[in-house]
Amino acid sequence: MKISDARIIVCSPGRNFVTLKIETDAGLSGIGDATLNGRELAVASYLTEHVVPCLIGRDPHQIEDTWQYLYQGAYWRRGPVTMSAIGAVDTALWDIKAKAAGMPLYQLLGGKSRSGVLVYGHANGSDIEHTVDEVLRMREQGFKAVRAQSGVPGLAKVYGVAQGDGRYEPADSSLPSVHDWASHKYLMHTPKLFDALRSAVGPDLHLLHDVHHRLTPIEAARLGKDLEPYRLFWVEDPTPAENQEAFALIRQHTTTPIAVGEVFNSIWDCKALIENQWIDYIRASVTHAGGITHLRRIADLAALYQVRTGCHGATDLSPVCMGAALHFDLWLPNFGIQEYMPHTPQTDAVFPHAYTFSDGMLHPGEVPGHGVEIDELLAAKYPYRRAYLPVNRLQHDATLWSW
Ligand code: CS2
Ligand code: MG
Repeated sequence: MKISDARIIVCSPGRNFVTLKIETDAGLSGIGDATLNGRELAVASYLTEHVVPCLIGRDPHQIEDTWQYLYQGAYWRRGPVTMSAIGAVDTALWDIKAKAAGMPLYQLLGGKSRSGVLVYGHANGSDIEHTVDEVLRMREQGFKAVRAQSGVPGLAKVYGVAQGDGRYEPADSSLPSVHDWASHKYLMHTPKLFDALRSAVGPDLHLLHDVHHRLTPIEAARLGKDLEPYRLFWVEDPTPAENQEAFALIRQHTTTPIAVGEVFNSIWDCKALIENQWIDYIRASVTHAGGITHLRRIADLAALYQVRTGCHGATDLSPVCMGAALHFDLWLPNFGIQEYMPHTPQTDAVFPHAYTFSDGMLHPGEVPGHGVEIDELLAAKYPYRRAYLPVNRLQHDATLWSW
């Protein structure tokens, strides 16, 4: 079998997605997600101009050799653009191999290790009361785990909180919008939020929270301590993780579990975090961390240190990424939880998929491959439109801060 063609499909059914489709001379094809929120065309160009020409004529079954060829062979290694491009190629090749074998991808990886994939949904509200209502509504929908984000008194716009009663979509404008931030207001407010939530939901519902890279290490330690009475499943991205050692300080002060890694794109980004057990969950995704082939290496390293996975699954990762992630999650021995933000109906129509939700879990389905396709004619009806993630500035002096 040879790769006969490969093309990049950029579309925007409510938000932008980049999809790589690889076709073979045996009539089989596979797709991979190459979406990098706010930088989509960089990955599309990297694939079109620099990767696709090297793929034509290669044996699609040589997944590992292709991965090494695109990683080591590029000379310029790592980074979100490169690794998202490699992730898309890798996912598409695993899709092809599973289709050629006539089995769902999880079987090729090693079979089922659990009955389904535990997921967490998103709840957000402008204030504590609305957020509590939303968390209760998610529990009514069958979620066993819910991430809660709320507005903060004194801040106009806060990460994770929808404006009005619309869906939450952060890439909201053709140039970066500006949010304001004040860590002290957030640090005073958040324990009150989870006090109210835990009182409302009781002890069984898993509660999660995303700090979104905004605190200093000692502030993150303070938050972790303040949240301990509420037994969170995890606090995510408490501080920027370029300096992995920063998490040693947080770890000294709190037992609140920590999840990091949705912005990571290689094992090198999290090696120290895992080997020192400074985190409890690694969040790297199939798309941004080089595909199934590399994510499997990250997960195997994590398993040595009792670190579990909690793959990123926001709506800016396409259903193709979700589909592939679910097969990975179903097989993986040290699976923790999977993020699940349902996509819009338009997105689901462009990406018909086999995965289903029931009883707080997602199930990848039994069709050969990863179980997700793309309707190219429908995709063409949703042309790309430039959209940026916001930037964040400190409220008191406009210093640029992590968004
Ligand atoms: C968030 C993401 O889901 C999460 O945990 O951190 O929604 C993140 O804000 C987006 O993926 C950024 O594109
Ligand atoms: Mg996050």
